[in-house]
Amino acid sequence: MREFELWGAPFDGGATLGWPGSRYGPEAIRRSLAWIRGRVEDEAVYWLDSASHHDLSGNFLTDRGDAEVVPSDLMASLDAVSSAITDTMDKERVPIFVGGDDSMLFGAVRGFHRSVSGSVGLIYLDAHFDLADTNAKQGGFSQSSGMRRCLELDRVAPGATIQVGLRNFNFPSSARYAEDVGLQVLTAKTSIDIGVTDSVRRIVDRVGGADHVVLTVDIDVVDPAFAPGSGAHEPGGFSSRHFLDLVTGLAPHCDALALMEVNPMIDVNDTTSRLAATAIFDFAVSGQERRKTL
Ligand SMILES: [Mn+2]
Repeated sequence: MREFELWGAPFDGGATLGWPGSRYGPEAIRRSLAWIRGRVEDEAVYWLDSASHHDLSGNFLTDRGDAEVVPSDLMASLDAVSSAITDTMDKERVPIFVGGDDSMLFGAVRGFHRSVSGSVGLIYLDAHFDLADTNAKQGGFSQSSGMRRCLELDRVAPGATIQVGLRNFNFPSSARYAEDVGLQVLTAKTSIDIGVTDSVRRIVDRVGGADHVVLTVDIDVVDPAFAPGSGAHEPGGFSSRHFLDLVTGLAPHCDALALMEVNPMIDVNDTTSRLAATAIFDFAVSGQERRKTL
């Protein structure tokens, strides 16, 4: 059985277009996780959705605390995040990383990439491309450029990468870049139209050729009606149910999770941090065994 380690990055200095406040994400998500873990009895839990009992004994999910981010120093914070992920990978455990704004995603994927040999595929759940190149407004490592910086790592494979949940409007230059490097997109609209089972099949087919797969989530992939505490609101996203079922279906095929942009400053009654905590718990419980094929 795989073992999981949770890391937080209380940093939102890269939130240059969206609302700041995701620095409080790890704290709020931990509070919600504690509530969920209150259902664990004798190191086991019962999952109503699948009518199944799950053994959580041993080192099922260890909270490692926060990476040593520096609020005034984005590059030092990226380094701290990479080191945290590498530390977990060295122990042959599965990292679950919680932001923080989406600039920190690059630190997490870079740490993962350093720790493995072979190709890395990304399953990228987000309302947005996050493919912005260096620009005067946002610099090179903002919350809008994480995916682009990840794709510049040697062994991250665009051909085994898919962006899921994209919608509404984005930069033409980002669309051109996506086409140039051969990214694939499963839009929010199509995923909802074809349903969760076919979405999971399509995603797993796409990343199947990669030696390692990272699941990355910007919580704004979920509709703002279900997840008001995000960095930016894009109407027309996934319901909580659709999102949780995607995470559950994908977890056995993934080697790490990064969940970004939960913003307690604009959340409503912890709705979004509770959703994020549930997704993390679902990921760990359903991902206890790694599978290569469906
Ligand atoms: Mn986004």
